[in-house]
Amino acid sequence: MNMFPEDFAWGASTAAYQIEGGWDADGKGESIWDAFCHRDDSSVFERHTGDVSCNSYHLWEEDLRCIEELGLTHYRLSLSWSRLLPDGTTGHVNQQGVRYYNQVLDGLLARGVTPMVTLYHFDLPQALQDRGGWQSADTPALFDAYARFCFGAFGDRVRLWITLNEPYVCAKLGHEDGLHAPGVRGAAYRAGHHMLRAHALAWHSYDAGYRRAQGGLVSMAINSDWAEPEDADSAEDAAAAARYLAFSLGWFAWPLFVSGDYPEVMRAAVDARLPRFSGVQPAVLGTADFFALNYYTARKVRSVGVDGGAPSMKKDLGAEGVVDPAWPLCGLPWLAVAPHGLRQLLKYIKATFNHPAVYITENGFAQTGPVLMEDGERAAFYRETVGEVAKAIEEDGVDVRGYFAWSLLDNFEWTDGYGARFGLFHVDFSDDERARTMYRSGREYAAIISKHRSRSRAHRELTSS
Ligand code: GBH
Repeated sequence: MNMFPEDFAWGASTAAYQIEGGWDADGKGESIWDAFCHRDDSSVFERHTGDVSCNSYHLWEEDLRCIEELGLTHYRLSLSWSRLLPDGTTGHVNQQGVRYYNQVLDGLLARGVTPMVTLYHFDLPQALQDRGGWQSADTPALFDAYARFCFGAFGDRVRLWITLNEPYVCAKLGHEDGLHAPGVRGAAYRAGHHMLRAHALAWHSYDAGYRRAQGGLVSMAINSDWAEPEDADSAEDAAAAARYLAFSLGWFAWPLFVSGDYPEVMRAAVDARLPRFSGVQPAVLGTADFFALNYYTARKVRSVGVDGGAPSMKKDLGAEGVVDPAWPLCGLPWLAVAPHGLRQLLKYIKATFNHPAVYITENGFAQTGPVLMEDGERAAFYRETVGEVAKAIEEDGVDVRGYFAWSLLDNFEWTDGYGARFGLFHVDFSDDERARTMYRSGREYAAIISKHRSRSRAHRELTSS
């Protein structure tokens, strides 16, 4: 009967580069996304940039009002590394950046909202990119120093930390396809390896130096589509779907949760380009205090062979995923509505990773084209998806601790610029005030939260009397 635990986290997520603007305000350093969007040959939709975006750097109090209006218990935001440490190192701290995040965190706590803080959401300081970025074996230690700085500065008020958001996307789109900053090709496995090492260092730093005093939890947000065989009776398609999961979720979850190494199927398929963990200290295995999952969509998967040509991830994977024509689209070719896939993926996570506590740290659906304030389809999407999460908890026994909608606000959607709107609030980007207005989907999500919170309160009162 749809019973969520009373302390279930009902949240929404954002990321610094996507909402803050103030790209060079008050001593902020340049990030790789600033540089990527400012290129003369920028590949971003209509050459949009995050220079101003939602202007949350100046309008953060508006964001707090939106959070309150939704009745969120939790809010997930990311810190801009180059706003805090303009050249990426702790050699120079930008106090204005520290002040900014202090205001936001204090504002959340004053309103009874629990922050979840991501240290890195795709926006490496350009100064570190100039030193090799994620392709360099020196970057993990620099990330660790940044993480320790953040634990020290903000950890008295933050209990839920995400080190890196979606290393898959940063590695695959940023270092294989060249579609995301820094626009590198052919270096995904190497970049991913250094991100895993960066994460592990930061987790161990927290464990050794901060956990006792601060009592928080640290994880990495891992994204994956759900993958099911295109032909349910085909053993080849079943193997292809398993490979698809191994190359997305497994790439980062296996080292953290299973073996301290990449999945066997990756090892079997990829040549020497897949780095080794042997001798790597500290250990990567066991460095996640909960499972943080970003889920958006699903794929029907079939086996494909790629003959000849240069080595590529596509060739290594030997599989291809397509969208079921029955799943509604929203104008973004990759994003089909498949809420059932979330339940399936949660079951898979429970079975594969030894029943971890799970936070769904992102999930959402977009609109493209003319703005629709009465976005009934998106409202239905949230209703159905939360229903699937309820089934995962009640019928499958998955230990789901929270659900975060992507996103609080319409924002800069990476290569799609402002052409795709994921917000629970509409943002008017043509107006200096960047007015925020709740969509019907926002009203729906607020109603879902209020219904479930009063149900679980009533349930507790009944069972404790
Ligand atoms: C999340 O990634 C991000 O964390 C967030 O910042 C973003 O705003 C949100 O999704 C919505 O997109 O263009 O065909 O190569 C979600 C996982 C994986 C979805 C890569 C888009 C690109 C497919 N993303 N995918 S394609």
